[in-house]
Amino acid sequence: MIVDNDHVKLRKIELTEINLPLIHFFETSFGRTYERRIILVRIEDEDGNEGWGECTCGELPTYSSEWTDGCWATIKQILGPMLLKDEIDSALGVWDLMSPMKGNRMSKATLETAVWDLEAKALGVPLAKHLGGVRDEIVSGVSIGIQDTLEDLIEKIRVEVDAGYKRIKIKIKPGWDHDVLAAVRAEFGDILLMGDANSAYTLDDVELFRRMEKFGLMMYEQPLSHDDIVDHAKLQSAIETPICLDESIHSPADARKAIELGACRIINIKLGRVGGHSEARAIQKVAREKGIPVWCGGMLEGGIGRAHNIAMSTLEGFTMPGDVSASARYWHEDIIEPEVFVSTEGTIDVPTGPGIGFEVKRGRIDDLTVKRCKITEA
Ligand code: OSB
Ligand code: MG
Repeated sequence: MIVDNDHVKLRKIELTEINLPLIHFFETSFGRTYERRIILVRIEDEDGNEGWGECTCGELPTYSSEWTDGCWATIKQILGPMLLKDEIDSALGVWDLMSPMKGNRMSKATLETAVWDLEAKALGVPLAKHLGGVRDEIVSGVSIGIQDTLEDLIEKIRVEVDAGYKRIKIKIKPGWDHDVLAAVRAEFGDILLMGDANSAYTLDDVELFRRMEKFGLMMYEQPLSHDDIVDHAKLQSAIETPICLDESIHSPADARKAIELGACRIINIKLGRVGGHSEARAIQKVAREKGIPVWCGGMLEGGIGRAHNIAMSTLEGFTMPGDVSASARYWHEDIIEPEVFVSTEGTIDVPTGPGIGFEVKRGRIDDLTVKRCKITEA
């Protein structure tokens, strides 16, 4: 970044796809993931400052419409060249610069978050501070996928509760819900517990949600369709347990409408889903002004995505434990150093170095690389 006139002129954008096998498969209501295909972006400005971003899309368009090869093409052919073309006012302006292109928020976030990292590094400040964060530690929860057996689930929960995690989220779907929650409550008593349905239910299931109220969940996350807010408002008016929206919220406007309609009492913010730090910050502000707590969701990120999640979670509105957990829960070896570590109190210390505050392990990334490309001009 050319600090004297406060503009960024990017010189190079480098895209790398890595293949990172999960220690244990992760199953949601839409299927199992065994290994992640992750797109990393490294940007460099004319002064040699660098910034890193990670694309949080899935391998298939099951969570949202974005997926690995689609994001690769979108970043390489459209968004990357846009950023190389002109000077950028600041990281805050990157979202607007890309706004002529509709949607593709995960692709946009990959680049936008990298510019935030670069800008913070150029200024020599931690990204969390640069974003306006107010915390030096964040509270961590875990997301536990659907297991082959109830015994496997109980065992997994025991490991995480013993490790100190403050909130347990389990994935639910029709047939893996009421009785599973009953068993978890019977085993673990009044732990902070929630269920994430990833859109697996419809309004025909209102009675089931009513029957599950007795489990005193903190929230049901995204029980109904990924693109709905109206039916969620109907469900919310029929039950006491708060609804938290994940898939349905892409923008500050979505957040405002969902809150005004009564579709949710809590919002999960994911950097990729909302298009990066600027939009995430705007959404937490809308929610905070309306008294709605937010928390940071996860997308099975590698270390770079995890680091950006930690920085975002320091913003004022993030008052509930998020899904940002230790690297070691997912990876034999992460791509950053140190790895993300969670204390026995279930907290993560916010790094104090410049930018994302973690060293990116270039050698480890090289070992995992499937393909790479450089975008050098518009
Ligand atoms: O809905 O929160 C979700 C993972 C992939 C896709 C969607 C979701 C998730 C998680 C993982 O719950 C949370 C994590 O990264 O630890
Ligand atoms: Mg979710």
